[in-house]
Amino acid sequence: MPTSKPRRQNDMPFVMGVLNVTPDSFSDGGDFVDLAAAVDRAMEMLEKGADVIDIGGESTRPGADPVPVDEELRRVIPVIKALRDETAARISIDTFKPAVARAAIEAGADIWNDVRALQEDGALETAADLGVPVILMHMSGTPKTMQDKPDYQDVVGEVCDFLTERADLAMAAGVKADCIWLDPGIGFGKTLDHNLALMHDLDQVIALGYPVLFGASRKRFIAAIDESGSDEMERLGGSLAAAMRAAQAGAAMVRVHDVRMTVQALKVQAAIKRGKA
Ligand code: 8Y4
Repeated sequence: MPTSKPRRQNDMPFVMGVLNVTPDSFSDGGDFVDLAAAVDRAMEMLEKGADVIDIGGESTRPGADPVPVDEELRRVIPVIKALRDETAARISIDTFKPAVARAAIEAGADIWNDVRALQEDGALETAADLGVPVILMHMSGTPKTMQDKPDYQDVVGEVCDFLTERADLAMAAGVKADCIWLDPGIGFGKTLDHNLALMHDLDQVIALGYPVLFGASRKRFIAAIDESGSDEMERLGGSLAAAMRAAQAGAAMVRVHDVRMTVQALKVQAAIKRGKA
C-alpha cells in the first residue's frame, strides 16, 4: 500500500490549472506558441489559487491527431523553462511520451501527468529513473479512437483493476509507491453513463489507497446532460458540480480550467462541511 494518503476528507483538494500550449490556444499569429502569453496565463491561474500548472503540448481531445515528439518539445520546453524562472509552484507535464517527460522534468517540471499510464515503450523505466510523482490515468483506446464505441461490463471495476495493475507495474519497475497518483480519466473512452458511474462511485477509486486526480472541467458529458453547455465556455456550472462531487468523495486534486471559481466553490463547500467559518 502507498504511504501517502489521499487528503483528509475535510480538507480541500489541490487545484491543478490547465495550460494548453498548442498553436490554437496561444498563437503568436502563426504556427508558434506565444511564450509570454502562456506564462502570463499560468501566473494568473497561480494568483487565483492554483497549486499546480499542467502544461500540455498535444491535444488529447477526442479525435485529435498525434503530434511528433520534436514539435511537442518545441511547444512545451520553452514554457516550462520560462515559468520555472517565475515561480516555485509545482509544474506538471501532460504527455505520454517518455522523451518529452524527461526533457520537461530536466527543464524544471515536477510531476508527470500521463494519460497513457506508462504504457508507452520505455515509460515505466523513465518514470522510475526520473523519480517524480506520476499520474496514471485510465483511457480506453487512443485519443483518435477512444469515443468510437466505449464498452465495459463494469466500468468502475474495470477502471479500478486497470489502475491497480498499472500502479503495481510501476512499482515493480522501481517507481516509489508515494509517487503514484491515480485518475479515472473522465471522458477518455467513456459514454455519458460510464462517466456518471465513475463519478457516482468515485469512492471506489479513492479506496484503492492512492491520491486521486479528477478531471471533468468543461468536458463534453456536461453538454450531454444539459444542451445549454454545447459551447465549451458554457460548462462552468457542470464543471463545478463535478469538482464538488470529487472533493466530497475525497479526491486529492482536481484538474480545472476555471481556477478562481473552482477555488471559491471548494472553499464554500469546505466551510459548509465545517459548519462554521
Ligand atoms: C473542453 C476542454 C473539452 C477540455 C474537453 C477538454 C485529463 C488529463 C485531459 C484528465 C488527467 C480535456 C491531459 C482533456 N484531461 N489528465 N488531460 N486527467 N490526468 N478535454 O481528466 O481537458 S485533456
